[in-house]
Amino acid sequence: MVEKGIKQGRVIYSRPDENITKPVHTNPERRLAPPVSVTSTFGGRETMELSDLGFDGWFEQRATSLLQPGQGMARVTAVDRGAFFIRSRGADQYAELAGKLRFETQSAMDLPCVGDWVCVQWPASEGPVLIHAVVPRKTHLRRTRPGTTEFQMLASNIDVAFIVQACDYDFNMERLERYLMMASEGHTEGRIVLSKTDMVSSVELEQKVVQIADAGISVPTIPLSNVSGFGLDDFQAHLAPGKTYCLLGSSGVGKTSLINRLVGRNAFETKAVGATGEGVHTTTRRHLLVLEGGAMLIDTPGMREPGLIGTSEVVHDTFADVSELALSCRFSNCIHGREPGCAILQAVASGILSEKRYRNYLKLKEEANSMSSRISRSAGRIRNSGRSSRLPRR
Ligand SMILES: Nc1nc2c(ncn2[C@@H]2O[C@H](COP(=O)(O)OP(=O)(O)OP(=O)(O)O)[C@@H](O)[C@H]2O)c(=O)[nH]1
Ligand SMILES: [Mg+2]
Ligand SMILES: [Zn+2]
Repeated sequence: MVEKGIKQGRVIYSRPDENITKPVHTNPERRLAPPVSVTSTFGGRETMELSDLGFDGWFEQRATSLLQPGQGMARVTAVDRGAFFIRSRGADQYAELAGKLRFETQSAMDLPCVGDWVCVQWPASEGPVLIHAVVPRKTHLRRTRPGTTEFQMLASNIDVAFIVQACDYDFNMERLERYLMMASEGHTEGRIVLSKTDMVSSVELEQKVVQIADAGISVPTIPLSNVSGFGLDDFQAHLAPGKTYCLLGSSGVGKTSLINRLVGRNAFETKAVGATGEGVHTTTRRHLLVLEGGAMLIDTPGMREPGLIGTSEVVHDTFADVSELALSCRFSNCIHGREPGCAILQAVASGILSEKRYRNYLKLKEEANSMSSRISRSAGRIRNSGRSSRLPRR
């Protein structure tokens, strides 16, 4: 390790063999958010290990067969239309796809995304770091583009997804359930953050917390304010070193503000929301940062809609309370519409299950079913035409 410089009072290190081939500032049209938290303190050690970035036996086992002589492991920290940033034992570095990977990848879903572990080759002298292979994902966050069966990968290898909703204008149970489904589909743990608590009274806040609990959602809910600082300690207590977290939610709910709070300065741009409470899509790229304490956090651009996600199994998991009721329906093929002996309808009638949660359950179940049939139809078309899906060109 050599000392590269001191920035904002922090020492930035880079390994001599990890030439920074295209520093952020020499590449304006592909400028990614500069790395923020390259610290000199990783559990008192001066060098960072891959395990500090979350590399464990699970990934190692899957990487062994992919790794070629002369290559090493790195984690993708930012992606921008064919340009990548990766991180290994030093600072973030610019990287590109190796030609073979670019041409042989069948689906855009299999291209590296933020959070992926990749096999890379550092250049002997000139040229960028090259990404040769993507290690299978342990967990993922993905969504479909509206009206299509195409998945878009948001991030991978996330331990916990924080679903952020602002207390004042953004709170919406249906959307919350959708995001929780998205997390569940990708085997990611979900947690709820209610931001901007300074904008509502404590009674209003309490009502929202109760509403979440009443809906049968059992994941932890963390209310916080980036303005007053309320709840920030609680949020921080959810972060552990070596684990990866992702912030999801609408534009303007305060995802980046929360990161700035954790970093202790305005390292990333935030912008005021419009008069209607609509965000302005300030963050434009997903990027992974390593916080001072060793936890990794991915900031994402605000989403209007989480989109359609998945399978009936995911609906089943997310609505575990409703699914359990369904076991007591008189008919095993009950669709919980108006069948006699429907346990779900009885629960709604007696107030055990909220009407809203019941309606959203039916809606998402219906979506999941039509999604599955659309996926199998389009899979059939691709098989019949022998075409593979197209990749974005660089
Ligand atoms: N009152 C109040 N305002 C907040 C809070 N958190 C963030 N804001 C403000 O909300 C606006 C949007 O915050 P951002 O952090 O940019 O929101 P974001 O979720 O990152 O938005 P995108 O990047 O567009 O997805 C800014 O004006 C912030 O100052 C909060 O806890 N309370
Ligand atoms: Mg933002
Ligand atoms: Zn039923």
